[in-house]
Amino acid sequence: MARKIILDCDPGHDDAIAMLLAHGNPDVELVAVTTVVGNQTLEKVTRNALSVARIANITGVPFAAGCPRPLVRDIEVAHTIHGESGLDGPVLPEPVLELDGRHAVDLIIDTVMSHEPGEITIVPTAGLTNIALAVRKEPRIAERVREVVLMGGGYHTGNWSAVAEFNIKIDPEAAHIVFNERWPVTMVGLDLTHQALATPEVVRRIAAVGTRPAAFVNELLDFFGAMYLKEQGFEHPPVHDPCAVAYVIDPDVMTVRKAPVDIELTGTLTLGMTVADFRAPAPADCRTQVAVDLDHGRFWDLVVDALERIGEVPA
Ligand code: PIR
Ligand code: CA
Repeated sequence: MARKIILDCDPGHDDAIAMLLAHGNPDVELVAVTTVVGNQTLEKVTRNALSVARIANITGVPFAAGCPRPLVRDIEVAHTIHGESGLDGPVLPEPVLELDGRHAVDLIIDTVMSHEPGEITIVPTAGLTNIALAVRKEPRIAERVREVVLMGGGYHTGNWSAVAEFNIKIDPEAAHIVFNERWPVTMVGLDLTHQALATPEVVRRIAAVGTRPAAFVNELLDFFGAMYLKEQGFEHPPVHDPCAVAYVIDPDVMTVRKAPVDIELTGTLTLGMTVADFRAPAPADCRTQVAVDLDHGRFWDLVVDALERIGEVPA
């Protein structure tokens, strides 16, 4: 049976690709899409999510907007990577889907509580504000959720400081809540996602699909690649967020290692660092694991396969 997932995102070029992968792959079922401030303001990322839904012809899935700012910190957006709209590059269509009337936090809680225990997997690909608030508002979701598979953090590297990754750094208090809850957490961090490079061969494979959604992905990669070259000196852009979805689809697409992980909240140079303790074998009650190595070919096979299954979509 397909794994039911809630995608909590801030589209965002790689978030958009994560949406397409989740929509096109038959082994996962999108049961809700929620948005949160992150790469851009809540208003912008929410509109982007609805535009992407139109591009991929996603219907019958509730979309809800969540938190407009982090729990404690001021808003910090990633316009240097994702542009002023949060999804610069392609021309975005007017959304046709309407938002679910609920706040994202309530949609998350309602979705988890109305399914059987162990049925829902939460896949955050943005700051953890909504997820932290949801578990504070309804603590019973912590036992009911199958697992949290998130894109964020990095045990050996950062992208928003020397040691911190954007999704964790923009709301470290929320991340602290999520990493210390009773649910299992898989951290798909930069150590893993920096292996998910969109090489010229990947771009050719996507172009060969020959549909509007596939062309949209290559327009995203074009812009994202140019920004990554300019800002971070990457020859090819790392496509972070679909990696978390890919792990839910096929855990064998990457290797993972169990280790206690906690979030630095007081460091002056290390705020938002995901501190993983690899000194000894993880204790038996350890509920956190980190992604280590990606099977690059298998990962991109999943993305191309999802685009083929989505097929052509009316303009
Ligand atoms: C990507 C992001 C933010 C900043 C940079 N430099 C690159 C976004 C992506 O959407 C992804 O979820 C995560 N945050 C990677 O840090
Ligand atoms: Ca994201």
